[in-house]
Amino acid sequence: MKKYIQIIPLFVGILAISAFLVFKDKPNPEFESYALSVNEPIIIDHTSVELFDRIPDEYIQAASQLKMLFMDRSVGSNINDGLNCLRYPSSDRNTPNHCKRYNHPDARFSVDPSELSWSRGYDRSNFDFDFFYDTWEKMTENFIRAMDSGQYPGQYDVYSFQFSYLNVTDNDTIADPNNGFFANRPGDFNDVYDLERRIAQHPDKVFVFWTTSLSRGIGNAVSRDFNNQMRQYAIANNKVLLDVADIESHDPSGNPCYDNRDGIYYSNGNISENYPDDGVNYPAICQHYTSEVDGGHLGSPSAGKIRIAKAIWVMMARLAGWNPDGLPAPTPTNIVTPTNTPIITILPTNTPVPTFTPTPTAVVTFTPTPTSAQGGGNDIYVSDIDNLSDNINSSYWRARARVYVASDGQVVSGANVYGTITYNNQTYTANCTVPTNNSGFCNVTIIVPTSASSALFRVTGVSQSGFSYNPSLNVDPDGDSNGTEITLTP
Ligand SMILES: [Ca+2]
Ligand SMILES: [Ca+2]
Ligand SMILES: [Ca+2]
Ligand SMILES: [Ca+2]
Repeated sequence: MKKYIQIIPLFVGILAISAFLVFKDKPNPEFESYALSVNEPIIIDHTSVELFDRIPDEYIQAASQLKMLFMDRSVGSNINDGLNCLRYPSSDRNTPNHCKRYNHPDARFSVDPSELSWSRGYDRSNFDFDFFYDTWEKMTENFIRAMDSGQYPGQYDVYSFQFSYLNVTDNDTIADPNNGFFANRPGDFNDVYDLERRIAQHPDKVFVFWTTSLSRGIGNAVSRDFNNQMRQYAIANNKVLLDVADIESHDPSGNPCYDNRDGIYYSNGNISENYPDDGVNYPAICQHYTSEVDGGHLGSPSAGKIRIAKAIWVMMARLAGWNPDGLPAPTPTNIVTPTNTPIITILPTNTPVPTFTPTPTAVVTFTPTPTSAQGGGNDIYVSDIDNLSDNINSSYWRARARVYVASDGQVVSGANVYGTITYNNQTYTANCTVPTNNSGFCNVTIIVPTSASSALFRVTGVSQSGFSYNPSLNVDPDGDSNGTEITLTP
């Protein structure tokens, strides 16, 4: 026995040396010539995530040898956690709990466990994350100055920073055609043109552009416009784009998600919101990816940070030369229609300032409904309800009612509509506010499981200062409701 014990250290030593020799040989020369020249746009969006399971081993290897840096705010830290989750050899074994929470506090937003599954480890030890945040102007200036000082790209093959959802609030100028990130302005540290002059000094490196992270509340016009500008820019200029906003604003089945000002009550178990419908569907992070009511952190549940981490691996594999099945780059969604928008070119200088057309929203003209109302001039009532419900997928449909408010046959703006939607013997609050744009209507919406074939919407009140609600005047000119109640079916 003693003899064997003496042999063990020798045996272990031999094993270690052989392992060292094996791994020392590992960097295959084939992987040393990275395909880092980008001659076409590489757009990584929600349709790219499913490619993750198809990355060939050799390209996972090659991608893992690229030195990559991304800089970001707290959501970037969540994404960094997601990359760390994928280091584990599989999603099943010893993986931290924060990596595999597929259940959501609201079961409608739980995801299939397969979204959080992987079956090998993905070594991200060459991928670095640094915190980086400020106003968008300061971030642009600081990054450019750091490039001038030689700090970036430095040792990195692939480098980037992301503007967060806090850079695209209603007050931010980042999407302004004259003063935003894509405006060619005087000054050497303030826009994409200034950044591109530095990027051009490193033709052997890849700068990755990102759309912003999104929250439940941002979702607004600024985030929508900036992210559309970014997509258009990336396509026009053969850039690599990590379209985080597109990934976050599509659920795992590919359905779009919109901001929380939708007239739909939402609770995460602790906090709830019930913002009136602002009449616009702004792309926003899906509830599937965040448990926050207004924010957009990806900490819990796990699906958002895992899907973005998977997308990063798809992107890195493509930068390492992988062309999945020779397919063309996935086409991004949510792009401003390219017609009538000038293509942005970086060089030569003195290019005209690009202008961007915001995504058109449906214009609805409201024809005041003639009524035989008897009420006085300050009586307010419902002049029409229409069913705008539609199917989402095999599990859910969207119950939506459009409610018109009038007084004495004329449109009333700014009125609050209070109501309920009932299905499967459960009643939910469904309120909305008529915008002050003379449209005269607002929409109430609620997501309904297909176990209920219909839902009943009922107006319980209408308020607007200077008016009094007179439900006996409620009317519907098409007869699909009685002015107070309507049955909704997809
Ligand atoms: Ca400039
Ligand atoms: Ca809401
Ligand atoms: Ca909205
Ligand atoms: Ca109607």
